[in-house]
Amino acid sequence: MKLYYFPGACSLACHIALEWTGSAYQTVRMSLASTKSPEYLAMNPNGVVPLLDDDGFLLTENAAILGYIAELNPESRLLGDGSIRARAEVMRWLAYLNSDVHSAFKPIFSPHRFIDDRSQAEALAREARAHVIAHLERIDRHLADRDWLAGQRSIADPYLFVMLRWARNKVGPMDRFENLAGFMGRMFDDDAVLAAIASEEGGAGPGPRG
Ligand SMILES: N[C@@H](CCC(=O)N[C@@H](CS)C(=O)NCC(=O)O)C(=O)O
Repeated sequence: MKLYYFPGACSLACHIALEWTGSAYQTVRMSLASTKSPEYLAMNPNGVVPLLDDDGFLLTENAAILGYIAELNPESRLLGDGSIRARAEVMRWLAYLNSDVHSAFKPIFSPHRFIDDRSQAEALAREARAHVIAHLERIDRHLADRDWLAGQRSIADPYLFVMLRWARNKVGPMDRFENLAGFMGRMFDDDAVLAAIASEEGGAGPGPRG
């Protein structure tokens, strides 16, 4: 199995899931530029990471890749405890993170894709940061009485982790989000998480980018 990623990107969530499941995998380091190369576009016409190549089966989209890794490793219970409702709970959070929270960061990382007028970029980013903060407030409240988004650790958690790193770098101090800080602490205490980060970023790293 081969995971295409670039440092700081959302592909880190899939990387952590590969570590959590003890999967045999390799990584292929990309850059923003190389995701637009003809060779890469032939594999992923969207020109983004992550991309998973499992023996020629090319899979794109975080939600699909995370689900695939979890399904290949049912003993990891990253899609719940086997019950339909537990799985639905994981999917609820994965869908929310992917479609709402991830999207809220896009104007911060790539304002030029939303407006031509560069003088408006900061106003747009300000608005986007407010949207991100509203999502974080909601998630922080949700984590007040649980350690993991879906109750038990799941594929939704590394995705949240990636976006909290973005928030820390691009939105501002996160001190007031006590439960999110606790969640980050649990993730940073995890050797598998640290291994995935170290393999992508080495020491200080390039800083998150979505
Ligand atoms: N819908 C895609 C979005 C993936 C995505 O936005 N990837 C970013 C990194 S987090 C990327 O590769 N950006 C490069 C670009 O937009 O040119 C998914 O969930 O996998």
